[in-house]
Amino acid sequence: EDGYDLWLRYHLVADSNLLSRYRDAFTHIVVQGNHVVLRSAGAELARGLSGLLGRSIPVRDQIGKSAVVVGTKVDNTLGPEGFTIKRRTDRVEITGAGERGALYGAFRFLQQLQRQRPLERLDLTDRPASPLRMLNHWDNLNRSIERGYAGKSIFVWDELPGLRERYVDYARLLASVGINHTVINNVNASAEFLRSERLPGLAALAGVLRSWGVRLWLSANYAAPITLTADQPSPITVADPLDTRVQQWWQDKIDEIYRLIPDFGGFLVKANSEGQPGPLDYGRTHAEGANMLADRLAAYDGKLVWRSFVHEGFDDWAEYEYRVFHPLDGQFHANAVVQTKNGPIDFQVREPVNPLFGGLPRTNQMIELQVTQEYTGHSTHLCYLVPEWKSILGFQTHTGTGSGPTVADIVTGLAYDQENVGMAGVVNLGDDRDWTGYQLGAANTHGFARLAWNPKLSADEIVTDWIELTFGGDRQVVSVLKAIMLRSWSTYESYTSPLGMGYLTYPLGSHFAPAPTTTQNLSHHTTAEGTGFDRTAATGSGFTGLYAEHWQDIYGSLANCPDELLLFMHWVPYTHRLRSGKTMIQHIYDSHFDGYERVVEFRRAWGRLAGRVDQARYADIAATFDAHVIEAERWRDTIVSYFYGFSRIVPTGTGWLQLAYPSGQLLFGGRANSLAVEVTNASSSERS
Ligand code: BDP
Repeated sequence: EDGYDLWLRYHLVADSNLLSRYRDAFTHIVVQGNHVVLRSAGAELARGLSGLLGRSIPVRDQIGKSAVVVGTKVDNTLGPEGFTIKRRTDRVEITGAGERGALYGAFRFLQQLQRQRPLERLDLTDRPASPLRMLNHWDNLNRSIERGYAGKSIFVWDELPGLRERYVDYARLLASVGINHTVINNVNASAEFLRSERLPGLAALAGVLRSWGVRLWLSANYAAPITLTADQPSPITVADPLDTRVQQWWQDKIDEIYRLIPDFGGFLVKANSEGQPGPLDYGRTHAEGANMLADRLAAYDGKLVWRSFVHEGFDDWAEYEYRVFHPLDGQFHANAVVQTKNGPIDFQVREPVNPLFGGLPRTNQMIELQVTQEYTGHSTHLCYLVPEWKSILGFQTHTGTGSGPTVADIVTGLAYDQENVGMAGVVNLGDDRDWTGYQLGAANTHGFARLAWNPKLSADEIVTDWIELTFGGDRQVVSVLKAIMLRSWSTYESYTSPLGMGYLTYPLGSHFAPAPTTTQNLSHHTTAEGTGFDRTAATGSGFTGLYAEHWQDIYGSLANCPDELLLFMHWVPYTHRLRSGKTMIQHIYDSHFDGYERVVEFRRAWGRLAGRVDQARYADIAATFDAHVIEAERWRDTIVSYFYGFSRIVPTGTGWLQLAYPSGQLLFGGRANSLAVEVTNASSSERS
């Protein structure tokens, strides 16, 4: 095992009694209908059942005893993509309201068997909550991946329309967890993706995805009309959305795309952000820019997703998205969607929920989550993000009636009765054999999709599902790994950025290692007296004023602000006492040391699973934990030293070791069991 099969492992059912019951109950498959997606469902059932039952389970034309029947039946209670799995006396019926639902049902049925569910407990009915369940790849034309930690792009652009077997496995993995849309190239988009010569190749790829119920999208560069006509006799020199030549160019391009890809999903656009071109270059608004494209896509049932991630122009970059997009509420057309990152900064380990959720009640919204671990440890630190995403989706905006709507209400369409809403995940997939660069990274891919399907699932349910599908049902493995994974996000937070400060890595770099000095003023204002960022309406940037009154009161008050966001919202003296009774600085010290020690425990706990997990994956994960420990230590020592350097306050309490140098310079040493010596001002002999 090398991780390639992810959670789609169809190994022989280990429990021999259950195996023989399964063998009696499922002897052949019947696909009712000829739709390509139904044929995929049949093929997956054949593959899965043959593996799980250890014998060939064929697809037949006629329903006999013990058939697994997959098909569709109109059922308005299921929505367009729901399904039922029903066991009758002599067969199992997997029925979708549409073909995609049938495919999802087939995968879910196999997952039930992978998890060795008794025959009596196979029945279920389910439907997805969010209509748009989307991956965003940040893949470039040279196959590098922006913020990718799992090798190169899966897609070999220059080989298209030649197809690789891996594209089918990619499409299967998406369908297995209900992903129905994918944007295959980077939001910092090369216009080349839209060049006519490229489109037949992309159409071939779209064909593979289509058979698994997934629609292909492209990120579009807003200045594509300029770039792609540069070599023509009378080139277009502007990208103004109100310019008729520009409009005609897009119209022709969209017509051309739909001739080749009839189910093309649409465009994702990053405009006027971090140097990308956009409508603001011509004095137009984001809404005008978006609508020009949306209107042309609408004729084909295409959609336009416009990102709100813009952070130029204000002293406090947390405010810009709201200040730019909130006034545009109600101006985006019906098939346009505004896609907003979960927080106002940029995928930090902890951020408040972006105030734009709740701030755009008359706009279709998608939430953008980052599955690839740009700021959360790449493929070295284990950081299982589902608990974080749960807390974001459950956030009550207080902008409607009562405390609602929640973010989940908004992105599932419940809040404002919308259909063009959903969840996008900036994905961590690459061409590494294990897809995600480290074995446990795939849990985030799986978890994102499961939440897009149903944000009410608990982190515990989702992670259990993933572990059982990925490693099998060994109780010890499940319980140990589950405990590790469910604590990993808060652990990462505790040794990198407790109390909500965030952004302590070099802004222009890889966002992996600590570099707190480089974000002074950007994310914190650290002095000898205290640290944090005053974002209150009363004395600071005013950011807290962007929330509903309920949250303004809470975030704006030092006494009421939740500890985990304290330094995001306030500038706080080191000696300020938290609810725990500890001073703020002591909390920072303790948190970093505790967090590091938890990582050491993770490694030890994993070690106890030797022999219970197949050798190659066991060793691979053990090696990742070794590297994780080293990196956690680096974070701990850098951040603790940084604050000690400013505050010169020595930690107190049990476990802390205080060192006195002969020169009398330095006291602070670290914890007795994990020594980190801060050596500023020590003489060289003292240092050694
Ligand atoms: C930041 C990334 C950058 C992306 C940008 C974005 O560092 O690579 O291009 O966000 O989302 O997180 O547009």
